[in-house]
Amino acid sequence: MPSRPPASARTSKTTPSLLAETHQQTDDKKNALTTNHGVPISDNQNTLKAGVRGPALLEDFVLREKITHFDHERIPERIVHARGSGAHGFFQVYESLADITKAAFLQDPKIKTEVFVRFSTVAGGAGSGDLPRDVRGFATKFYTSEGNYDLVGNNIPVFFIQDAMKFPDLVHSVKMEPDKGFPQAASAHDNFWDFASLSPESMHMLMWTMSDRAIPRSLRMIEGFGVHTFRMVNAQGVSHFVKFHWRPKLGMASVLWDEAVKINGADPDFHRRDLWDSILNGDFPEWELGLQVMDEKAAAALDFDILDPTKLIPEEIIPLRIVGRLVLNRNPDNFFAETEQVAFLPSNIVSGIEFSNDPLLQGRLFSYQDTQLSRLGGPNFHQIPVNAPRCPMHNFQRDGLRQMEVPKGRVNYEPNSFDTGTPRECPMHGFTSVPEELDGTKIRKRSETFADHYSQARLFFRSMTETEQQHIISAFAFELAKVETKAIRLRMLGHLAIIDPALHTGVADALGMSDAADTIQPAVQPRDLPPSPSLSILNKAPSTLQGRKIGVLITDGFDGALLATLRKSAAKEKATLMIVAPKVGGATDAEGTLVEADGSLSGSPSILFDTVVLLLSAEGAQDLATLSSGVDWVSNAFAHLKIIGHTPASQPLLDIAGVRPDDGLIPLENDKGIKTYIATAKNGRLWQREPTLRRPG
Ligand code: HDE
Repeated sequence: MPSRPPASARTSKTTPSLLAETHQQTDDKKNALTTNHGVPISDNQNTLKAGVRGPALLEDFVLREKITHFDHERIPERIVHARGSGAHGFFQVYESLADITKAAFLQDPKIKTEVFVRFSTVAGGAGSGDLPRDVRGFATKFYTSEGNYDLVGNNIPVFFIQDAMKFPDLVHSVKMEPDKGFPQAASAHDNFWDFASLSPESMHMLMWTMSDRAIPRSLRMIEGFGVHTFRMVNAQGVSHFVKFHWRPKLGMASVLWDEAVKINGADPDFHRRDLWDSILNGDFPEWELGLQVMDEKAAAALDFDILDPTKLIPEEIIPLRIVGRLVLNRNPDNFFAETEQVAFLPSNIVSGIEFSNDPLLQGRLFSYQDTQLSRLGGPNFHQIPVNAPRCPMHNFQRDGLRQMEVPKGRVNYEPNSFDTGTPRECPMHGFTSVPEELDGTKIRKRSETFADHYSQARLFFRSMTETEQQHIISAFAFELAKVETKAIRLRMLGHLAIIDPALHTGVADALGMSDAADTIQPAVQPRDLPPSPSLSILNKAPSTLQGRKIGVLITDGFDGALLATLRKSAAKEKATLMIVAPKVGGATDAEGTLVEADGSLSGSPSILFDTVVLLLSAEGAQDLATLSSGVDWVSNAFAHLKIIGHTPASQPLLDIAGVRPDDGLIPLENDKGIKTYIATAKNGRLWQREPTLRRPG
């Protein structure tokens, strides 16, 4: 039987003495905790009971309200793109775009338009890790002076399917298998590859999702695309087709697949944390907006249909016009209120920007509005602060669930003669659609102009560097090895054979499946298009350490002066330097000064850094060489092709970790060593090391 509480607790109404040591109360009414209806609360620790050891009373409205609210804290997660991270910022054009659009926010470089951006993965649930192999959503809400404009894009310029009708099938196939409830956030399973291999239109996009684009290093280092062709219309009514591109100022970078797998365990919030921290530290992520603009004639001259969302326009054919910049400079105040409740609608456009007839886009114009009704509980989600336009809005839509406004007066219709001050149509400034001549037969059929499913898949593969091609082969091999049904693997190999013989052989070898792949008859024979080097990440990789992380491993007795020089050099490059020590308390340098660590050896594995430095003393190196966490730290850095700076005393650990000398190992004896280290690390990974360590399979 529990012992009786002391008498003081039994008699006191407000002081729960069992918690007295840590308990915080106020005498100030202004600060008092209240119920949702404003009644001040005297005790937030205890239920109202019939006697201190008696049953709870139903009349305890304080408890019931608190628990009821808690029970309803979650809203349905997004069916796709459930896992996301958001940020506030602004967009600004470099020059007026009046020649192509009348959109108010694109007229003047002095105009800074507030934005909210949400990045996301697609397949996993809201609590899934940040680094599955997946497409990333890149959705931007521009709060313009003429209404909200939402550019709801991805980090890949093409899509899996050509018609909205197929979206539920695609998504069902990639998500957890419905009987098993797994795999979570992974396309590597039978259902997905069954659907994909039966959908030749997905071939081009599959090349992208199997490429390094699908495992980005940071959300700050992804490109973004509007995917569909849109229109821009100027004040004279002249219309152009446009494709939207976001270009990251930090350049693109990806992790390796082996790192992705490990990062999901070591830090499932890797991308979300990186975005948050960089904004917190004032390193504001930035993108430039690029447009591919073409008139009807130029569009008609392309060798594919611009309404087909599985195709891209190589920049070598229509170059990008760089028109402005997007800066993210403020973290959300509240994740739920903003990032979770933000409702992007591709149907949110403003005067000067219009849709095209892309059948995928047309379906999206319905879906997003519809999905918000179940996610946000009714038709008034535009009143939620993150969704509300910053410009005036008034109409006669009334009532409905979650109505927050209190419209005044008797007039709730138009036309009306009671109040001339109520809103009226505005032909002069109101949104009008560009008059497009349409004439067609009612028909449920795919256009013949959408039939070539392989040429651009081949174009993509042949535009990659050798290293990137190997990664694509490895990714296909990894995914297909998880497919249990052999017939699906053989069907997929049949498609790869059409895309490129080297791709097919590479994957078949890696799978150890040289049996005949299925013979697939393409609807249209693929053509050899000129490669587009600008599609490669590595071809465009900048030489920089900006936004990158240097992990410096220290042990007691390390060289403090060397660390100081390294810190200075890292700061000059705008890189983040993080100290890792066997214990997070830190390590003392040779002079006896304690340097606190940012992370411990096991908590901050080398996979979390872009490049590493071993600043070890002789004893430290000997000691770490006996620990698996020390050996893993170094062998992983080597296996992940990182540039490794090291003191000569670190050699025993390098040896035990199986590190073989190459151009990526930089001895740090003095300042010159640091210079060489920085110059080498700026180039990213040592790709030449890869074939000596790994082969697809
Ligand atoms: Fe989406 N998509 N989608 N999508 N999509 C959603 O809308 C849908 C497509 C994209 O951060 C949903 O509010 C259909 C292409 C992003 O909140 C849903 C089709 C592209 C986001 C929906 C597509 C996207 C979504 C789920 C085929 C790239 C996250 C919750 C016709 C251009 C936005 C929601 C955010 C979200 C439907 C295809 C991008 C279910 C029916 C193509 C970035 O309405």
